[in-house]
Amino acid sequence: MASSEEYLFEYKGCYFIKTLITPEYLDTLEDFEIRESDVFLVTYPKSGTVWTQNILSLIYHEGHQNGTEEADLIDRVPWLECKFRNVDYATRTSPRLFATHLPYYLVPKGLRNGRAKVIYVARNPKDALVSYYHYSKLNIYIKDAQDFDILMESFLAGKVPAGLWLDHIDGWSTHRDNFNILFLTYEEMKKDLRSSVLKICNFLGKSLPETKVDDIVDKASFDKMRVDPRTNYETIAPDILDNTKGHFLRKGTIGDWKNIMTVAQSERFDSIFKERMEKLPFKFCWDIKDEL
Ligand code: PPS
Repeated sequence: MASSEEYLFEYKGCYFIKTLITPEYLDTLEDFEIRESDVFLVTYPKSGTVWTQNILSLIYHEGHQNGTEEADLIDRVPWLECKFRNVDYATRTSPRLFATHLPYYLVPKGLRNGRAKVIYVARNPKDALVSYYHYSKLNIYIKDAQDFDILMESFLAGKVPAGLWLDHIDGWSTHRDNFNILFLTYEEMKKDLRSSVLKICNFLGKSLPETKVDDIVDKASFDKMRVDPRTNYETIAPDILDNTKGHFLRKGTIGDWKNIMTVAQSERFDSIFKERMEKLPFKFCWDIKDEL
């Protein structure tokens, strides 16, 4: 089987998908001008990006909340390092919302020591890996990543999009004082979405009526997002995703890794990840029943 890394290129110690992102464009991002009103959602892939993009869009866009405007999430909260639509991000009206998987050292330098806001959402890396494994079957550019064991080795070596999970989260948390940043976990969102939405609103300085918060929580539920064409990615990227092979919004649960990883695979994963993970300043919940 071909190496699972052939669809990637390395840029300054991180990996990117060749067909979606170019090194020339990444070069320009360091000087991308930041506005105080910008909001950046930062995630390691498969950690709740689209979920939080949707929450941000619902908070900021009245037309999204009341359903009067038809716009795909990727247009409301575009992916900084990948220009699906070829729009000029510099001319977008404020407040601009962006999503990115970039490590802390590749984001625009104006984000440091600035007032623009960053929301980092982390997820149990085993679940992110398993989600990525399933997603790799849909994404037509990731053809050769279909053997779980091979993919897991690439993941543990950091030879996957956005690089090593440990470096990504460690980098962002170690440098947290350089950014105006809120950390959340997929698991806390899953267990109490309303509290997470309120945390996000509070961080963004948005005071919404209770009914609007209720509405956001409802529209950001897995079941609602799965059937909403603006959020389920089924119409957004038909040239990238083969939706006959599954759904982008696949399962949306905590602990799905247990359904695919063998005990040996889980132990190998822990032998490489556990020590550094335990030093991270986060309380991860490994099980749906774990206390937050
Ligand atoms: S990507 O490609 O990096 O942008 O993917 P990302 O959006 O970060 O992660 C996709 C996973 O998030 C799940 N998801 C949700 N879970 C719970 N509730 C809601 N509303 C929700 N929306 C997206 C999605 O199902 C993917 O996880 P898995 O485990 O594969 O289901």
